[in-house]
Amino acid sequence: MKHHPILIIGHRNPDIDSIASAIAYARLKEMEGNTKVMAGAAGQLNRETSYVLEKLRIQPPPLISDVKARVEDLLDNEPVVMLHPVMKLGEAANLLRDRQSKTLAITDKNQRLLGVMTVGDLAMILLDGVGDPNSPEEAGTRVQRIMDTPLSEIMKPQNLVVFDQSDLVAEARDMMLKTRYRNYPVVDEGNHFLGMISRYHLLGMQRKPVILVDHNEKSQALEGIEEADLLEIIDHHRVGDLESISPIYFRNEPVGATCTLIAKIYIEKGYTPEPKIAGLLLSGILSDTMIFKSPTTTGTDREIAEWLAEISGLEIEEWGREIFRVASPLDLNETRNAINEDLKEYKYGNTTFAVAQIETADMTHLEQYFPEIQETIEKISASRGYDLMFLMVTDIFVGGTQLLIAGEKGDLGVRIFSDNHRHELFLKGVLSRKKQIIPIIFRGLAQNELV
Ligand SMILES: [Mn+2]
Repeated sequence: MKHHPILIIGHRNPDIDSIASAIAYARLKEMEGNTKVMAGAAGQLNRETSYVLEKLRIQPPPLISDVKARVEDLLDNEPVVMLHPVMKLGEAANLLRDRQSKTLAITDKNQRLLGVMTVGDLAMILLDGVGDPNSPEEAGTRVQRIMDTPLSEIMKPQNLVVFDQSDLVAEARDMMLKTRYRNYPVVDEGNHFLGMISRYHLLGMQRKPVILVDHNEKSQALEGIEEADLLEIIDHHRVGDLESISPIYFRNEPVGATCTLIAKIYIEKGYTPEPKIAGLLLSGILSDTMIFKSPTTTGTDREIAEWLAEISGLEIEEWGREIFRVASPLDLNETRNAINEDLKEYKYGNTTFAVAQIETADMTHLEQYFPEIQETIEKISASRGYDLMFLMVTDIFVGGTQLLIAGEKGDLGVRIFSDNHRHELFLKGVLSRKKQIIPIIFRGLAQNELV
């Protein structure tokens, strides 16, 4: 049986907070003496995350696409028995008896699967041979001759149901129900024999152990999470819809970043993160709290950040600006990609609207593209059937958001935020979509229905 390490992983479309939390928490587990842990990434790293890891000289975590149960998770620890095709049937029969096996694999000298021999096959061969009334031989001689036959002459490689170790358990289960053999050989990519599985093995299936950080909703988790063994959740988002089989350690606090919680756990357990891990945790906090300017920021985030800055030797404001500079889209193309990457849809009554947000460290630089960006969101809005679309271009250094509004009900959108007619307006002090934009749109749409 393949023993999987505990996978610590954040949400899909990972940001710095997700990746940093996973790496730092895995490191803490190692410091505590748990060697079978690994951090993973539930998606391609974005530019600022790669930048932070490179700067701090931290290896990026491997990309993990899913935690679905696979056939390799069914294999047990029994030693694998392989027969060579030159082996005589008699020897194979002894092995079947000694091992109390019902099925044995026949392989070449490189352990590649050639066929199988079952107790049933052996019985049929004996019955056929011994019971032949036309044979002139004595029964004993006949049995001896049969037992001297090499396996290569009797093995049946056809109609063999073989599983690849990476096949999904769900599919293998269906196949087993359809074919109902006693045992099924499992091979790797190179057709090397790895062991036998049976329906009985489905009961002892090994679920992959997983710890989730920075999310607790199924739609944000990597695929197959319902087939995994959920061990812990550490998060700072609203409580979502994931279920666990047994009681687990579930820590959720309304702070600005999951990295704040991971750092708190270090402190509670009496550990100090290494300087580069402290720098990584600090990066997650600065990114998620927009260098403490987001209204989601708490006093705990600031305190913990100070502590991490001291250990890492990084200067908070300077390092934060560097991260946001890297995160800023530089040209029109990058801006368009960023809009599509961070687009959230909502519905109120019969109005469907979307709000996208991009962050920039240099609003004046992006301003030159505003006409093209306006065109882009008009197109997105039309092609996706939105009545209304908002784009927040947020500059945390200026401390405000330029709002671009598109869609058939664009004028209504403008009226919600201002009394002039421009589809482009600046909102000072507005940084958070969740707290400062969405509620106002909903309120505006509700009022519009009343008049
Ligand atoms: Mn987060």
